[in-house]
Amino acid sequence: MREIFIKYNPYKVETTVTIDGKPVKKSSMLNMEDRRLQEWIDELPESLLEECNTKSFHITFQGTILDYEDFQSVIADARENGFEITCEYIPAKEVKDKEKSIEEIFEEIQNGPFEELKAPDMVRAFRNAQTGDFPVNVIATMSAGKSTLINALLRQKLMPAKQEACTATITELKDSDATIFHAEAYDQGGNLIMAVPELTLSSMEALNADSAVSTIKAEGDIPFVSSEDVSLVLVDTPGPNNSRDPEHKAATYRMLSESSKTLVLYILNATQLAVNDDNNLLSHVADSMKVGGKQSRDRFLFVVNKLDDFKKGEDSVTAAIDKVRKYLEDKGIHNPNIYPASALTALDIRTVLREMKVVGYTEEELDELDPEVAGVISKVKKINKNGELHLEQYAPLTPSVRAEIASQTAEAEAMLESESSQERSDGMKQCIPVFKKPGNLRNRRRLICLVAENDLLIQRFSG
Ligand SMILES: Nc1nc2c(ncn2[C@@H]2O[C@H](COP(=O)(O)OP(=O)(O)OP(=O)(O)O)[C@@H](O)[C@H]2O)c(=O)[nH]1
Ligand SMILES: [Mg+2]
Repeated sequence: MREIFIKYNPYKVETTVTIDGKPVKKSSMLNMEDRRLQEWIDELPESLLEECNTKSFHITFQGTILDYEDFQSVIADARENGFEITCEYIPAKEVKDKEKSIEEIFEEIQNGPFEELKAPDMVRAFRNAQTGDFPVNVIATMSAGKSTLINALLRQKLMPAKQEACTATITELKDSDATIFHAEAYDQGGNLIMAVPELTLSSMEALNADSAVSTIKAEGDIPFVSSEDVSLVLVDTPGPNNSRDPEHKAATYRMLSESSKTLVLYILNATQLAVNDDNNLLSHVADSMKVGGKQSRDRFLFVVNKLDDFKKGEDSVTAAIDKVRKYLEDKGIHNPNIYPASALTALDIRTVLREMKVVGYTEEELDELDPEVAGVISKVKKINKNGELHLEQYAPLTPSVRAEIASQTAEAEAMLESESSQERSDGMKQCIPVFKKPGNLRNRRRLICLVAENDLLIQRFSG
């Protein structure tokens, strides 16, 4: 049995591997260089086999708990393939510990001799950086599906979404315990113009149509995160190629250049690739990604949306993703995280279909269904039947998320084999369990639930 030690630091993206106490050679496959754990972990068992010519290892892993989960999930698969591996875990400092150390250093500075480090704006900047807010900025040119994606994440239609240029304000939705969203609307000068105690789609539409309103700050429960340690803030923005207020375009660019803490969901419309007006915006994104160094790539998720519109035999999801990759590469964005999606289907399943059966209707019942419901049902069936639209196969998922999805898919598929149409329908409903158990994934087909995968990803980024 060989003794392996792996230490992974996700903050610096640094990996150390030793075999029987000796560092691996530069040319070794186990020299991970500056690759993230999620990029090399799948290959780890094979690389160990190649390097050591045995399948028997005792591996000590030092790192954060999230990375250890990914490590464990790959080791579990390897054991099924004949590897004999025992594991040991040494916890690394988690984000909270790091924050505590930073706070202690800051306190020391405040009691120290350097007056310039005690200036009020310095203290304010530090406190601001410390707040638990974690912004997720959803940006794209107009009509790519930003507001629809946010609604899918909220599991309700709250943000106005339309075929034509729609969103005209910047809306920040902050997670809190309140079941109903409330909001405050501000003008361009940052003055409060009105407060809305119960935010609904129609009150949002009214605020969106009011030319005096520039920014909306709303608070309410975002279902897939707990608001205990970090407050997720979803930010819906107007397409910069269509803003009523020129300041909004500037705000998007400012966010891209200044912020190192935010997660950016950049949405591309798969049905209009390369004809859309992404150029300028993507150049800013590319600049922002360069500044942040190694980790910056992880702050940007590129969502290729509207894939439900793809037709079997005519359009290819793989080709669309390749095209996006090339398009981003041309803009200087290398190795992007690309997630194929259908925000609208995710939203429909979480709203229109919430109380509805999916299968088991008689012809007559189908005829009598509301056309919107019938449309969504047939779309869900189309996606299920067309293997190319099972989008989980294209998404760069971490091993633990992939394992979770695989087991849930298997479970849901078993239910769909049932003779009873009622049970099959229940099975399909169980494929959408976000309604019953927020945060838990049980959807069958990933296109439908890609947004739920993003839920998980956002949890990882914010946690
Ligand atoms: N077929 C399909 N249509 C979608 C999808 N996502 C959004 N749409 C539709 O695309 C149109 C634009 O969606 P919005 O969510 O308003 O787009 P937006 O990016 O917020 O647009 P602006 O606010 O105007 O910049 C709406 O008619 C949506 O129903 C999707 O996944 N599939
Ligand atoms: Mg919008």
